[in-house]
Amino acid sequence: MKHKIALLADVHGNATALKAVIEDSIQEVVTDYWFLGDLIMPGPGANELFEMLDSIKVSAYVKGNWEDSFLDVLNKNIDFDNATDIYVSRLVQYQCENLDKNYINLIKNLPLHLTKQVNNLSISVSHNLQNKNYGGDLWPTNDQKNFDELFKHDYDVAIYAHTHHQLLRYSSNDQLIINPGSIGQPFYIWGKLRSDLRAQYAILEIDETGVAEVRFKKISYDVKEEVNNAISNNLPFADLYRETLETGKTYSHEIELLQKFINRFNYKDEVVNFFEKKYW
Ligand SMILES: [Mn+2]
Repeated sequence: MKHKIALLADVHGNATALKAVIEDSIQEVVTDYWFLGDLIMPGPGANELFEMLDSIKVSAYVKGNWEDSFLDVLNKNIDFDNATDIYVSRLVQYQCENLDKNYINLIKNLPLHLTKQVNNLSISVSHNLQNKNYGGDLWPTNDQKNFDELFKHDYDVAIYAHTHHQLLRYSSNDQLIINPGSIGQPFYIWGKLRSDLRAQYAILEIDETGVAEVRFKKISYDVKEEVNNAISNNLPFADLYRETLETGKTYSHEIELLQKFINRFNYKDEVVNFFEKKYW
């Protein structure tokens, strides 16, 4: 049987981009969907993101580091004096005020890693490494030995995301590695590539013979509509989100800039009040 699998990852709250990718994948007549994590935050998307994944019946969803950040805040692993923690916590507060309980429970129960068997191929699916969904180990220019870490078990193919870079390479033993890039938050360091921030995904086609095709796609979407979503939903740090959509730059670790926004909008007080109510 021929399988045509859409590999989706790193939506980061961008429902407009996810919708555009799903529409394209329907045109492509894919037979299955795998989602590699980082669905929510810092963008305004909440329930509608999960509803979209429901509508396409994703058969794999592994937990990204942002899903873990969400859970960390629920578990009150927060330093109220750390600007990054306040940033993430205020975004989690936004999610808690919007997300259905069912979807919060879904996040709590996500696996870090899945193995998929497609025809005769054993395929590893993880956000980053199978046992570590954060960190820069698998940045595209890193050492080969880091990528070989994906093959501690005898997989034929390993699929990961997290670095927001589309990639195809091989392990030292010639096993295939694929990264479909990021739907909601693509970025490039190299200047001339940076103007192209279309939503990224990949289609993996497997037939009786083997991997018949790996295709990296980029899909245009309406950035202005997504910015308007952020503003009309009163997304915290909406100005930074707009910058990210327009430039690809992210702000989780820009302490001084975050602190300015925290001071201006009283985000720290909001977060302290919200999470001290023991809402959860
Ligand atoms: Mn990630």
